[in-house]
Amino acid sequence: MSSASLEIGSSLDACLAQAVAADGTLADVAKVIAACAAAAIAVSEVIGRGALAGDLAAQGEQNSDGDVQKFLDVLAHERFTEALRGAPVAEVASEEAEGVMLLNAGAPLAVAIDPLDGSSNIGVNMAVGTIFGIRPTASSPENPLGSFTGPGTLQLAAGFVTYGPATSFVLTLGDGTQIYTLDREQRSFRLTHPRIEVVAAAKEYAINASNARHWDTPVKAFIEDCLRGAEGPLDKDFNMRWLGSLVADAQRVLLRGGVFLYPGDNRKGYAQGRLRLLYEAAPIAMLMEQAGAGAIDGERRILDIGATGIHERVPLIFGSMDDVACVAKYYGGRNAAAGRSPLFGQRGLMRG
Ligand code: AFP
Repeated sequence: MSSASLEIGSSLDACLAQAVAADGTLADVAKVIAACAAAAIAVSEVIGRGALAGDLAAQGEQNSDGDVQKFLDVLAHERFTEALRGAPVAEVASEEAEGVMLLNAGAPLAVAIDPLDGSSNIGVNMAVGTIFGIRPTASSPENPLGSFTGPGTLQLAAGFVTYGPATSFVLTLGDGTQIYTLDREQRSFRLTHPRIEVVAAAKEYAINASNARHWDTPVKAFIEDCLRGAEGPLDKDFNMRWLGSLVADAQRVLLRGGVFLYPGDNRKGYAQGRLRLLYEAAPIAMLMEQAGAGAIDGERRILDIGATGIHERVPLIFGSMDDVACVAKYYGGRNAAAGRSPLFGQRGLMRG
């Protein structure tokens, strides 16, 4: 939806109706987003009760990740899956399910979703989230993962929910990134940020510094230069944040800039980092680019990368365009063949 014409305070439903009136091809996408918003409100109300809702961090089975599922992981997965079953969605790729879930045969859309991201924060009252990307259905008997293996540029919409002090619904339909805030009395999301524009550079980086000894050379060199501050080559002092919740870090970057890094490292199983391409990196990358920011894996634009499996991991670096380009230069130095920054080559963000 064109953010330019959206009025602050409008409900998400009204904004979606306006988008569909302007572009009828968004009708099915709008239904999926409305379904996600309804599920998000229900999940937010459970989270908002904290320990009064029971032990939300209670541990259960292992998921596809090998991570132990928590009560809230399962609840969120069930709430969003049920909501999507009532929308024009044929397939869902969820972090909490091993394979692709088939919902409505013949429906036009497919959804990649992390129903509850940041679950290690649940038991300690810290922000958690839901992340989703909406794509056209493209699977076939010959290519059962076809809806999910194309590049992130195929996403028709992307969003995340931050269950924090306020509950935010961050959304893009390909024409700008908006933020809606939950009006708990009305049980509806209302537009509070009609068009996010991320500052080109800032003085804040987010990385889990406890992994420093495992990082590869470009990341070590970049962080060392950040730590050298104004006396070092980056000529500015930095602050650091690490919230352990991708959506919370992403929302901070959208609102005050900076750069987030979850690189690959030499721990077992972390060569491609920790975050998932399909239902974490690609939706976040679309939201960032629609807000004038960038998202790379160090050497490639995230939205250019096609998944080979629904739970594939990818190194993720996103944020203020100049800060992301700065990180890319550190990677660029490692591989002579990648002499130019991926942000500005013909396959980079700045292509037409
Ligand atoms: P959990 O869902 O297991 O808490 O992981 C959260 C997350 O996927 C993402 O939200 C954080 O940015 C990142 O992992 C934190 O990873 P570390 O715990 O390795 O710092």
